[in-house]
Amino acid sequence: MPELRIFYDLLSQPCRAVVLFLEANKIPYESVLISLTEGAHKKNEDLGKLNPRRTIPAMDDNGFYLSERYKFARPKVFSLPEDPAKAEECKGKLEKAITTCESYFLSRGKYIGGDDISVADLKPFCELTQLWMTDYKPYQDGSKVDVWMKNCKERLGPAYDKAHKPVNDAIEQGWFKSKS
Ligand SMILES: N[C@@H](CCC(=O)N[C@@H](CS)C(=O)NCC(=O)O)C(=O)O
Repeated sequence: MPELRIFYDLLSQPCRAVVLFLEANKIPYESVLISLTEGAHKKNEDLGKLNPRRTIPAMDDNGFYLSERYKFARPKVFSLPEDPAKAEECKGKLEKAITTCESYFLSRGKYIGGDDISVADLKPFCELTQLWMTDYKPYQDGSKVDVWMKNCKERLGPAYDKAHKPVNDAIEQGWFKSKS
């Protein structure tokens, strides 16, 4: 019985990054599924105890609690219909981040940290897979970012399949597509 408990929803990009890390490294963990769409993060008692902010991912490692927020470009795709000006601002920031990835982070090797995948790839990879559920793609086919995304997917293999099943199901069901 693993002592590590992970609170997550695979529709959340930071959660997928954590699950990808655990799966790819074959670290045993107990899943505590928290449905964001059903508001479970607001009600789950154990989550409230280990993270008063009630955000996921959150971890209980035998009494050691962790629920850190990375400082990272966070595309706010869910706000696109509500606030077009904010959406444009976020798109601008994201496109700038993509340009930096192309010209700097992916200029030295196949992955962000060099020739093999590392934890540095997981968070940005999951931020961009979030956009697969929309019709907004901020990088060109065949660009360095596009090729890196395909490399990450292939390199992660079964860990990718497991962590992205809900995303791929949501894509199939046409969630979040613009109505126009
Ligand atoms: N700490 C996380 C972010 C945590 C976070 O904001 N998670 C979102 C899901 S993507 C959440 O729990 N939202 C619920 C809420 O804010 O009420 C990180 O690594 O960036």
